[in-house]
Formats: sequence, C-alpha cells, structure tokens
Amino acid sequence: VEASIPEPQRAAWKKFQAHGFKSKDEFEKEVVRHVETTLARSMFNCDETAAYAAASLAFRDRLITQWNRTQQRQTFSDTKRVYYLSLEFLMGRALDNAMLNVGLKNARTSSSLPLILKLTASAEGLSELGFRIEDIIEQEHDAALGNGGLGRLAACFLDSMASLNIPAWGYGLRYRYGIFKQEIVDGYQVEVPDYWLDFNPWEFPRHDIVVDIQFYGHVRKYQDEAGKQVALWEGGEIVKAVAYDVPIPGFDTQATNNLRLWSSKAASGEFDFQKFNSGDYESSVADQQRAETISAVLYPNDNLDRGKELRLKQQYFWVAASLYDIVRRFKKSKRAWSEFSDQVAIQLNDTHPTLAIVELQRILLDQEGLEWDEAWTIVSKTFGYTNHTVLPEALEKWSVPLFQNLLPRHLQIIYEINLYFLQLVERKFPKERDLLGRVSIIEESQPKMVRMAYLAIVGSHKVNGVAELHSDLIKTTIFKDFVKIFGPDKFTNVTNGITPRRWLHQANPRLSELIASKVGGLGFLKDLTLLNELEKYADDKEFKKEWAEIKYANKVKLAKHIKTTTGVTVNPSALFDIQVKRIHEYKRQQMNIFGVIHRYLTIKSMTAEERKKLAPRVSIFGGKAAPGYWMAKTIIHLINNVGSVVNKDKDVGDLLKVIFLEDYNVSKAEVIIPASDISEHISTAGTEASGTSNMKFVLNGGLIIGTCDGANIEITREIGENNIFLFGNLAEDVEDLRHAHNYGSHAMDPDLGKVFEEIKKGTFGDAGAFSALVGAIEDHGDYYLVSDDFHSYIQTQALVDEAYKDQDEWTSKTITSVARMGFFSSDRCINEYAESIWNVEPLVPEDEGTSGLGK
Ligand code: Z57
Repeated sequence: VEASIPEPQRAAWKKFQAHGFKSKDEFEKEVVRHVETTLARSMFNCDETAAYAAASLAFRDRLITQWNRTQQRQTFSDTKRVYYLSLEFLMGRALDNAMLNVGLKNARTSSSLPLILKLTASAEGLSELGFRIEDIIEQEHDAALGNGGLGRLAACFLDSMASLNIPAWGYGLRYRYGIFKQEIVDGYQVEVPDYWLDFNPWEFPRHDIVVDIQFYGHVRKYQDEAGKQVALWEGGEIVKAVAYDVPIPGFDTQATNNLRLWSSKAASGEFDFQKFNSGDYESSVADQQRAETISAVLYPNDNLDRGKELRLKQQYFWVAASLYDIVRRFKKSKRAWSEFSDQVAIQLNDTHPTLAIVELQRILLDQEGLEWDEAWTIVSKTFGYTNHTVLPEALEKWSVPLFQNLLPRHLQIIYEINLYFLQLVERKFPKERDLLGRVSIIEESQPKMVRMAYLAIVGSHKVNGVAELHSDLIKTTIFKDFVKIFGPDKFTNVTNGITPRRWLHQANPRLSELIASKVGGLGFLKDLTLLNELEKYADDKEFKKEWAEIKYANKVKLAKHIKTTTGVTVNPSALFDIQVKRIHEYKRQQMNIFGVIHRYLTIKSMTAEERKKLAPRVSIFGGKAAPGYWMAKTIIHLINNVGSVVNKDKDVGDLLKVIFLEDYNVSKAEVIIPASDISEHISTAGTEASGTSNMKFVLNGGLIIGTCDGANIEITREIGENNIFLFGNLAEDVEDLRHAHNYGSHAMDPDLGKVFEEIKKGTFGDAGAFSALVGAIEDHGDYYLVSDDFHSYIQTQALVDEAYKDQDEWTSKTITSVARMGFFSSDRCINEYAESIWNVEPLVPEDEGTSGLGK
C-alpha cells in the first residue's frame, strides 16, 4: 500500500528534511548523539567498537538521505534501470568506502588539490573524540557474501554503476553466514563459521517489503470460460522473503544506488501457532528453521557446481523475490507490457540466476495472461547473460526429477522453451542430425539434466565473456553451436575491470596522493586513462625515489602483519612474491610451491659465496580451499609444511621465506596487494576466464609473472611485453598436450622430478600426505600441465631475480605499467555494458555542484 503525504503538508516535510552532517563539527555531533542515544552509552564506556558503530551510523544516515533522493529521482524520471542479479557480493568493509565516496565534496573547498574528508574532517573529528581513524576502520567485519572473483566483480560493478550515475539495483541473498573464516591449525585449513550480522549498520531492514515464495506442489491445467488453456501452480509450501537494503554510494556524486538482499523467514511468522497450541512444538520450530535455512549460508565453492537441492531453493527464492519486486515496480508505471524491456535490463551474473528467465515467462503467461510469443519476446529482450568460466565442472546442471519436485511449473515452461527452440534449430539446420541433441536444454542422461547455460543463452539477447581470450573460447568451444544458430552478434566480450577507488585510493592512499600530485589531482579516480600522464615520470629521479619509498612502506606494513599473524620475521627489502586467490588446481598454486622447493634445493646446493649473489625472496600465499576440495587442502598443507622447514633452516636465512597468510579476504587484500613486487597469475592457459587481482597488483605498482591466460593477455597488450613476465604453453596447444599425456609418452620435467623425490623422502613431512598431489601429475595425466610448464616457469622466475637486481629499472617498469592501466577501470567496463548490452543512460543528479574533478 502506498501512503504519500498530501501536497499541502509537504512543505513541512521539506523544511525538516534530514540532510546529515555537512562539516566536521556536525559529524562529531552525530557520532556523540549515536553513542549516547542509539547505543545508550557515554564517554565513560565508549570503546573502539562503539566508536566504529557510531561513526558508521552517522555515515549511514548521510547515505540514506542521498539514497532516498536518488530513488525518488529515478522513479520520477521514469528512466530505464539495470538490475544486477548475483548470488555473491563480496563487498568487504563499508565505512572507509563511505567516507571516501560521501565525503569528498564537502572537504574540497578552497585548495586546488582536493583533500579527502576522511583524511580531514572524519579523521580530525574522530581524533578530537579520542580515536584514530585507522583503528576505527579496523573494527569493521568484512561483508563476505562471496567466494572470489565473481563476487568481488559484482561489488566493483556496484561501485562503478553508482559512480557513473547509472540507475541500477543489485539483488542478492542476505546470508547469515558468509564465506567461512579460515584458520590454519598444524598446517591444515580449518573452517570457522562467519557470523557477521551481530551488528551491521549498513543494512536497512524493510519489514514491509515481504514476498511469498512458493515451492513444491503441483500444476493443474484447465480451460477458462474463454476456452483458453490455463496452468495453475497449487499446493506446496510458502516461505517469506524479507528485503534488506544496503545503500551503495557513488564516488564524487550524490547518486546512491541500492543493493537489495533477501532473507528467508517462515510464512507463519515466529512459528506455526496451530501446531504450537496442539502441542507439536518441535515441528513448529523445525518448520521455522527450515525456512530460515534457505538464506542461512553461502555455498563455499568457487568454480564448482555440486547440484544440491538447497542451492536450487536459494536460487529460486532469490530470483522469485527479485522478479516480483521488479515487476511490481514496472506495473506502477502503468506502461504496456511491450515497454518492459525499455524500462528494465536484467543482467545474469553467471547461470546462478537463470531461473529468472523462466520466472518472468511464468509471470507474464500464468499471472498476466499474455500469449507465449508476446511474453517470450519481452523476456528475451530483457536479459543479458555473463559467462565466467569454461571449466566443465563449474557449468550448472540441475537434475530433472529434482526440478520436477521443487518447481513443477517451471520445468513445464523449460520444456516448452526447449521445444520452440529446437523447432527453430530444426527449421534452420534440417540436415544436422546430432545438432538437436547437442544444443538441447535438456541433456538426455540418466537422470535427465537441465543445462542452465543453454537456457541462459536461449533466453537472453546478449551473452558475454569477461576477457578477450575467454570470449573467443566460449564462441569456439562450449557455445560453438549456439554461435551458428543465433549468429555471432549475440556473443560479445566485456573485459573485466576493478574500481580504482577501493583498489588504489583506499588500499594505497600514499601512492594515490603521489599520483594525484602529478596528474592534476584525483580526477584519475573517475577517468583512469588520465594515469597516462604518469609515463613521463618513469625516469624522473625524484619521483622514482618517492614511488619506491611508498612500495617499501607498504612492504613494511605487510611484514608487520606477517610477524603478528605467523611469528615469522621477513625482510622488507627482499623480493615479495605473492599469490593470493582461491586455491584451485587450475590456478596452479602447486606449481608455485614446487618452484619454491626447487629454489630451496638450489640454495642448499650452493656455496656460501654463490649464495651471496642471490636475490632474497619472500614467497607469500593466501587463499581458501572449498571445504570438500581435498586436493586444494593438500596444497595448503604442503605450502605450510614447506614454510616450516625452510623458515627455520639456518643455511637459507633471509634468502627464502615461505608464508601462508590465513583467511585471505577483501580487507586483507587491501594490505597485501600494495606490498607486492611480483604476483603470480599462472593458471593453465585457457582456464582462468579473466582474473581481476592481476589488474589490482599492476595498478599498485607490482609486476606480474603469468601465463597467456585471461586478462593477462590484455594487460600485456596495454603495458607492453617488456613489463610482464610471461611463460608457459598457449591455450591453443593445451588440448594436444593433454592428449599426449594420455596416449603418448609423458616425460616428467627433470627439475620437477627432483622436487618430487624430495617430497617423497619426507623432507616436508609424511610423504603419504602428498602422494595424491604428486600422483595427479606423475601418474594421472597431469591435467593442468604442471610438468609441461615447469621448466619455463623456473626459467622465468630466474629472469625475475635478475630484473629485480636492477632496482632502478624495476621501478621504471612499474611506473610505466601503472601509467598504462587506465583500461582496467570497472568504469570503462560498466560503460561498455551500458552501451552495448543494457542500453541505459546515466541519470545525473541536478543538485550536483561542480566538484573540480571533472567528468
Ligand atoms: C568465480 O569466481 C569465477 C567464475 C565462476 O564461474 C565462478 Br562459479 C566463480 C571467476 C573466474 O574464475 C575469474 O577468472 C573471473 O575473473 C571472475 O570470475 C570474474 O569474472
């Protein structure tokens, strides 16, 4: 029910409208007010947690004011909106980002070099109240509603869409438990639940926005009075979806978008009173818990589909609630259905939300009474689908019997979509006997399976990959037949990007300020191509000195973190070699640690004189293994065991340290990434769709060692091949190499063989623990080509050592690289989506003053 204030009373509302603080003093006043009222504390019991809470609430108030205005503006202007559907949003911390995005304008008054509010007003304000801003920021728990790259990409996109004034909403699930926290105990990963909702000032419960979601039941078909076939989905059970909104501020704009996360709740409220009163207390509680289970936990798999029923329930729950919301908003506009796709663009982040295609068709058909073709035209104009992987084990398939039970009406509609689609294929290619079976949305297996990627392609108007190589690969391999059927224009590439606000300014404030001093202020944070102004400083002595000092300071900071978390002392002057990402065989952390062992053996075999010539190195790893992924867990175990042997070996000393950093997450990435000299992006060619940390590392003045895979290729094109260490076999040769392993002879690389011998001797603990890891390479086909690439990897690492000895040249390379990274802003990426897929325009707030940052 809408309740709007009548016109005559609106003046009073306008007069007393909340505006949030506008100065340091007002900010302090708000912090104190929140401590004393919202938190019911005082200056006599205000610890850092309370100060964090109060500062966040003050900023949240500001955001909500902006957020309301943005939403009103979007509603009144009646423009097209984007809805970004993602099961994962890996947001990290919000306060730092809110201070940066909200604060900028207020702080920039007279000085030509813009100062950031958080470094002035917020920091000073907090300091006057007795706190250090860094400590307050540290209090915040990461919002970790994602696994890895896919979830973090969604978060970067939200930041860019708001910053570019694009009317956009994110839709996701409000998991009670995000990705687990990782502890390392005796070298093994242990998973600890991530209960993050204790206190979360960044969400805004909307207890009035509740949607009933149906599961199970059956379908009844009948003819209505007009003789039309009608399908009714009846029975089953209802779960409620409650909306929680998270404001998403844009940088240097008042525009604040919304992220709506759904939480599940039992339909009968607290519990079923009828059951309760009849004495069936246990089952009434059980019903409630079963409902709440839907949004209880994020599935911790990255690049893996496990086909669990609860996961399908999550997907439908989230998709149905989101579509109900989107359709309701559209219906308020009183437009004709034919205009739906002029108002609404829905982007599917991977196949996880593909049911949205079926759900919209169901709403239009069963509830709104449209004809099939009319409905289907609307549906397929509305959706765009982004593919993020070619790995077969990650491509979603749902068993037909499971579907039939949980979503009987949806399964019927899928069969109908498939029928019309296959009829089209048959008309176009009548002579191709195998084609129908190959492209059918239903796989004729035992049991039959619904192929979600095929459904997503058939129901969308555009399909995109996330880096050039990846987009080419999907067109020539997994979706080849669909290119033939729909033509090549349906398939496109949008290379991923990252937000420079979080990944440069926030993570590396000193570097950002240094850059700002040379490229005319912080405008590069809005137009990252302005970085190219830096290139002329690549040989500037004074500049290089400052640049190198900042890198050193970032390394000192990471060294401190390493000391406090692992107890190991590392030398900040050593080369910091970092690989942080989810642990996966295709990402080849095993190759990295084998390389480290090879280095260790080399050092051990050297004379003291020879050792003196070596470049000291710290090998740093971080990342979570999916709890059921034994091989990944074994890799973590090996890294830790190698670390405990190497780190206490007196022969080695500072020449080599091996560190595994526990619980890699977004806020730790903000400390780790700015501290790298070299980072590793060494996936088997053709397996990493894009990678995005590669971009973050280079943007922070680190070089990379990598394979010709994902976005590494475009990074090379932009920064130049002299500034990157590429190695290994090419994607085009992978298939032949694998074939040779299985049917030809597979000679182990001799250096790798020596590494394996050492592992088998028990040098790094019980060899049995690592036999599967070694065996996968030696005896079971070496699917990820570790042995094939090992020699080239080792040689290239030697080139890294050589290059690092010339610090002056190294620094120049990093400056040149940063200067050429403009392309990888997620702003560029979002602009491409807006133009070529969504057809949406920015909606710029009118009350925007000139910021001095341009654009
Ligand atoms: C995930 O993090 C990615 C792809 C998936 O299919 C799933 Br499931 C999870 C990653 C890719 O592995 C990265 O290469 C890519 O950069 C990222 O998605 C964002 O596109």
